[in-house]
Amino acid sequence: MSVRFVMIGGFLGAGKTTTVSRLARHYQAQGKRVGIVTNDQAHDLVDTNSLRSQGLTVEEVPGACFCCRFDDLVGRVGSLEAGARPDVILAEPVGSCTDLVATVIQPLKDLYAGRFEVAPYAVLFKPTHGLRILRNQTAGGFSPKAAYIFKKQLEEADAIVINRIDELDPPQIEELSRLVGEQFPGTPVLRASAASGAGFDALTELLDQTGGFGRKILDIDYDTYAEGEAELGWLNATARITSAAPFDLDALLTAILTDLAQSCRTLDGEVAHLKLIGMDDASAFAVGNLVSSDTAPQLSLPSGLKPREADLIVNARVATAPAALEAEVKRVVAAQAAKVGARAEFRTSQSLRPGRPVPTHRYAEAKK
Ligand SMILES: Nc1nc2c(ncn2[C@@H]2O[C@H](COP(=O)(O)OP(=O)(O)O)[C@@H](O)[C@H]2O)c(=O)[nH]1
Ligand SMILES: [Mg+2]
Repeated sequence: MSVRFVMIGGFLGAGKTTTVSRLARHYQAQGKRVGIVTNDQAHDLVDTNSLRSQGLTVEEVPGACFCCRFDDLVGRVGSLEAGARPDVILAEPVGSCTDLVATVIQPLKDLYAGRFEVAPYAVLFKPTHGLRILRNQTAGGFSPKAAYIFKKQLEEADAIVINRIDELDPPQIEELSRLVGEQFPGTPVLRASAASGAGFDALTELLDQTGGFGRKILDIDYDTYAEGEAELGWLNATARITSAAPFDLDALLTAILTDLAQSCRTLDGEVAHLKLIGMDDASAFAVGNLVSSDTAPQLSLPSGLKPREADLIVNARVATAPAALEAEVKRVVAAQAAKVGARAEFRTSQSLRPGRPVPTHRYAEAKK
């Protein structure tokens, strides 16, 4: 029997990992075995760690996007099949990546027809940046080229899911639904909250459908796409935090995010997504997120931990120079650790601008 392949798209910080986690629990409750594949431009993924810490089976494709590492994606899926024997694979692509129908979905459907049954492609809409981008407000937080990627992601979707409705009031939801409906006519629009689970019955119903999905091949300019992606500074780093006395891990994560948000404002670098995971030596953990420059940091998973030692992973995607981002992250982590009487020692650090996407396969027309 073929494995159901469900990919959930959307911009950085839209709620993909939260959605994947909720969907995994939904399929498990139906008695299905679930495997997850995460993806990032660099190594040391917060997403992989936070999903694994929830007891989920996760493989990752680090170092480039699914489209450029298509064979790795198939290889990681193969590892899941060999181990957990999943009925459903949930895949989360890089949030700055688009053209996934032509480069991932169509090749999977065409080259692995007997092996995978590909679900409709749902793309999450991120209200914070999305509203400004769809209103064509130049500020939008991002440059027009980054906004181009944001819109292309929605254009290839079989369904657009307006996420985070728990944070919106009814007139805002109406305005967003109207803007999305006008700019992406013919695409079903769902409203959901990955945090509360609202709207997930409709989402899972949609994802269970079979038929002519994953066929919207984009008309896309790869120069604009590459330039838009390269405007983002990317940093993945790990640090060991040690202290003579117990410290409050949740408070430390929140302080780091708050301080970093201020740094990014000073650098005039819009935050696409800053995420932190702090883990004690027993693998209990806390997760913190910041998804735009004008919203508050969120402790998405408080731990209540007071360790003396912890591992910290920082994944930052900010529209600024990677070297400046790396310097700020190191400064802020050290300064905030010092405030709670701890020392931060960085173990790994990778900062970069995503390179030009060069897909392994690209289908100019939908075959399947
Ligand atoms: N309030 C609220 N927060 C959400 C929702 N979905 C995701 N988040 C939060 O937004 C942040 C980014 O979510 P994440 O799933 O990591 O986004 P990703 O970058 O698309 O994978 C985290 O702090 C999540 O807890 C939602 O529906 N409502
Ligand atoms: Mg994610």
